[in-house]
Amino acid sequence: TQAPVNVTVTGAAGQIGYALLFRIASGQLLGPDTPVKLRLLEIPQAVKAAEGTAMELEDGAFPLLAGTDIFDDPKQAFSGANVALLVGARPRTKGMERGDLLEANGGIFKPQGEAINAGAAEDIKVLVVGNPANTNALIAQSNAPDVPAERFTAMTRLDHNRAAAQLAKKLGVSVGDIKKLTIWGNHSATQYPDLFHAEVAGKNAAEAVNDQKWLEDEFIPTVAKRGAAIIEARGASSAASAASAAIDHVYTWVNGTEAGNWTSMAVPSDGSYGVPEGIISSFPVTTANGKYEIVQGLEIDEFSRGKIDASVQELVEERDAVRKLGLV
Ligand code: NAX
Repeated sequence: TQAPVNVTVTGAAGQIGYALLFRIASGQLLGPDTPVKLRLLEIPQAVKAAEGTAMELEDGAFPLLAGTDIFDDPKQAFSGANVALLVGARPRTKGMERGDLLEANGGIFKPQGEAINAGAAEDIKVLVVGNPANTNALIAQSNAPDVPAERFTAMTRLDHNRAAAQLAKKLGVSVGDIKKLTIWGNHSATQYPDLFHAEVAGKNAAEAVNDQKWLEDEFIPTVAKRGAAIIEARGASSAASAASAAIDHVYTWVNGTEAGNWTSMAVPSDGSYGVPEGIISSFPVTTANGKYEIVQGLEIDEFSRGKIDASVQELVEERDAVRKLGLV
């Protein structure tokens, strides 16, 4: 049998961690033939809670779980990591400006990038979930100069899945009938969920909807503001759906997209679609053999251009802010 794959999860004692770890242990991250070893990173105050979760993982008696180790030191937690899920982050608290938020997260993602650089496995794949995810990923990537930049990605799969669900509901179809949806830009309220290249049972999705008003006034804001709507309803932010999307992101990266479909991932731009090189922005991507490629040659109309540019502009501003702070 295969040697276990080392999966490092940060923020392991948090609410996404609680939903995520059991799905990883059950084999849903990498597939039913791949044993995993969990390496959990938490801050010292939350190590005890992480130990409690590790006890429950043990009680799950997952045949694929080869062990769980808990750390409060990033260097140890990322040592030998094949997959790293960076979930723990500093949330925005009352009175915090965007600059303060970026700086506080720099204090987390800079040392984690350095630790990945120092000790992760050759084939390391990184997914950043903790917000502001795209820019946190940029900070980690910039501080890991020996790791190929394309190994650092950020999560827009939750937005992608939300868009699929809203579209399926509108058209009365199953989410499985929807292909080639794209989230462009930042995982923030400026993100652009694009239906113009999407297909529903083989038909163009925007044409199937045939309702620009719904698209602009309902679909886009509903997807972009879904996180806030969940907080309003649940009294807590999305957790199980976020964990599910993180599973989907890594599973697709490792196992490939199906023919005739693609997914959305925030990845370092190579300049495609006019997105400045290096910025970690969401694109349509196909995956195969553990690698992704940005889908090329899509025609972008004026409406989509404006939406993509606005979200990318926000990412440029975040990059400039963290550059000023010396974090990238
Ligand atoms: P919680 O506050 O429940 O958990 C976060 C955990 O991270 C805590 O246990 C905390 O102790 C830990 N932590 C903090 N600093 C750490 C460090 N330096 N090293 C290791 N662990 C550290 O938050 P949760 O609801 O789990 O959300 C986690 C992050 O995901 C947040 O930043 C949140 O904004 C983000 N989200 C991102 C989404 C996306 O689509 N990209 C969607 C869901 C979610 O909002």
